[in-house]
Amino acid sequence: MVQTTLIILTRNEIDGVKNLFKKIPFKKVDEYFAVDYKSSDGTVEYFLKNKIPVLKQKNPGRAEAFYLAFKKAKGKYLIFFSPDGNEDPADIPKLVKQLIKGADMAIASRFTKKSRNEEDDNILKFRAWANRGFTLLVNVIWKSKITDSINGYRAIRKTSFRKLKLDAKGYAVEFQMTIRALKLKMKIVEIPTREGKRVGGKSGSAAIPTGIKFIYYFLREIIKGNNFN
Ligand SMILES: Nc1nc2c(ncn2[C@@H]2O[C@H](COP(=O)(O)OP(=O)(O)O)[C@@H](O)[C@H]2O)c(=O)[nH]1
Ligand SMILES: [Mg+2]
Repeated sequence: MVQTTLIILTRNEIDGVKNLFKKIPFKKVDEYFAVDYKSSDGTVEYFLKNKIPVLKQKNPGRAEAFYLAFKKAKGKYLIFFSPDGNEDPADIPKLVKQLIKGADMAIASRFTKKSRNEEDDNILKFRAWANRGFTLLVNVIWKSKITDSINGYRAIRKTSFRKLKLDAKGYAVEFQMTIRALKLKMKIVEIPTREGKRVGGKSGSAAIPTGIKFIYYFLREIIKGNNFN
């Protein structure tokens, strides 16, 4: 029986993929594949050369990649991993462990006392502040104590994922996942992570448009309440 499915998300991420490949614990999971949106930098060819199956997305966006992965994955536990340097592959088994222990969703948090995030050495930490701000809003509205509602580095039970009936687009998918899991009183566990610097490539999420989308989804979830089934 397939217990764990590792999902690797890429859109032109060749430098990160090459750099991290040997550290990804493929042997510790039962199934793995990449979901790619039109990489033109050799990412897909690199995966295929190394015998990693690749699902090709028709429409762009992280949310769209999540939905496609969910449809194809055979595992009971799904792990979403982005090989851009921000996420430490050593956290993969730690996330799975939390699901085995009973969590519905396990999030690698960049903001616990033991964590670090990419901007820790900067004086101005706009991205971190915005992230913390959104998480604070979530905690106030849904009475929770999450430290990182947004990080994409997470694992979830497939049965729980199904119940969330997600419909967010692009970079808002993880935020919606967290909010809906809280609404359904799912068990969310966070593990501290140490966010590394991006390896090559560039982020596709521009701060201001992404921030505006988050505000939109936050308000939308307040209005929707529990009527998303
Ligand atoms: N499959 C897939 N992956 C994506 C897409 N957009 C971004 N990614 C991947 O998601 C990860 C994070 O994306 P990035 O744009 O760097 O966002 P950031 O880490 O929040 O700054 C990277 O591994 C990207 O290659 C997409 O449309 N589809
Ligand atoms: Mg990243």
